[in-house]
Amino acid sequence: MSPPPATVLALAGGVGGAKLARGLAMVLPPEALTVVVNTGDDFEHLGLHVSPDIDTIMYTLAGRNNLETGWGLAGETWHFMAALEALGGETWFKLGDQDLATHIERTRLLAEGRTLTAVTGALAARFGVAHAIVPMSNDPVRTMLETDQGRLAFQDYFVRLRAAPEVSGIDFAGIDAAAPSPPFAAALADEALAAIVICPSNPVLSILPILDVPLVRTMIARRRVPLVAISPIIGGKAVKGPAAAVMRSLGHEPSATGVAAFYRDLALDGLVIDTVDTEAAPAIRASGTAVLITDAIMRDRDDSARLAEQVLAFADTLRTGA
Ligand code: FO1
Repeated sequence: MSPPPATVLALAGGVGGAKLARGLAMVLPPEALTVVVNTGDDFEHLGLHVSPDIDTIMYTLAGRNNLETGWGLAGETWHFMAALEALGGETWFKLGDQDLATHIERTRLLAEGRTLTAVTGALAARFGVAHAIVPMSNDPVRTMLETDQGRLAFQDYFVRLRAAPEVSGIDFAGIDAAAPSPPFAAALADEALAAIVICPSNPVLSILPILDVPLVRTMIARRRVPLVAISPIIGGKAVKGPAAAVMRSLGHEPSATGVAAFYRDLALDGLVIDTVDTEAAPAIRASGTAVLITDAIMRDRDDSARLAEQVLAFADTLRTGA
């Protein structure tokens, strides 16, 4: 009986994370990859439970993500939104006709008492995704931002107010009562675990909520495998979204060096940075984190698969001390 395949646990949030998760799914068989997704962006809207980061990962792994918007489904139509607009309904959060079905079905399954983990598994299977996509927790966690326009729920800040408000603080409502989802905890405890990968998602808005779920940091600290992160900040700018601005406003330097510092308390074993940030490598290495310098931009599926391969090979060198 050959040993079970080495498994990889990937922590992911929005678009950047989804691209690497897709690359990992291209190079690893389903039983060897668990993608844990941020649910802090979730919210109730129009009576529906919307899980944006789960849907971005699910649609991307299904090859059906909308490349223009960076969220939702490709080839979308907007009849529901037009009809809602005509009725004077809330249309600041755009729900495409196909995407709407996901939210309605998720809401129905949750109302039947199923966990967010079970519902995510059912929906992902319907989208033909064989790899495990799991929420960080089955319990409600909501990213809240303290801003110059008051305390805002994430989607109100990010979408309704277009990330214009000045952010002075962030907290994750409900997180103290949250538990890691069972498959998340199982993946962390898996004897066959070979690496933990922090995907290039927004460190503050997408990865921090996952890390702050009680017990997660403890389980990561007890790990016996390499922890590798990919910097989402390239050349001092966020590849996508307000990552740089939010990191800066919360006192974190939006740079490869700043990302290494942000994950410092995890005793990160390796950080992958882009060639434009080569000059940051010596300081990061001096802090005890190995550095892989490569082309970290994922322009297409081939880039995603290539970067995933490089990340896994990098993790292998850190495990064997090669
Ligand atoms: N982002 C926007 O900027 N405008 C939208 O109207 C919008 C709608 C939307 C609908 C479904 C969904 O899953 C995501 C959506 N997003 C929209 C993106 C969303 O705010 C972000 O994906 C995450 O919350 C941040 O990563």
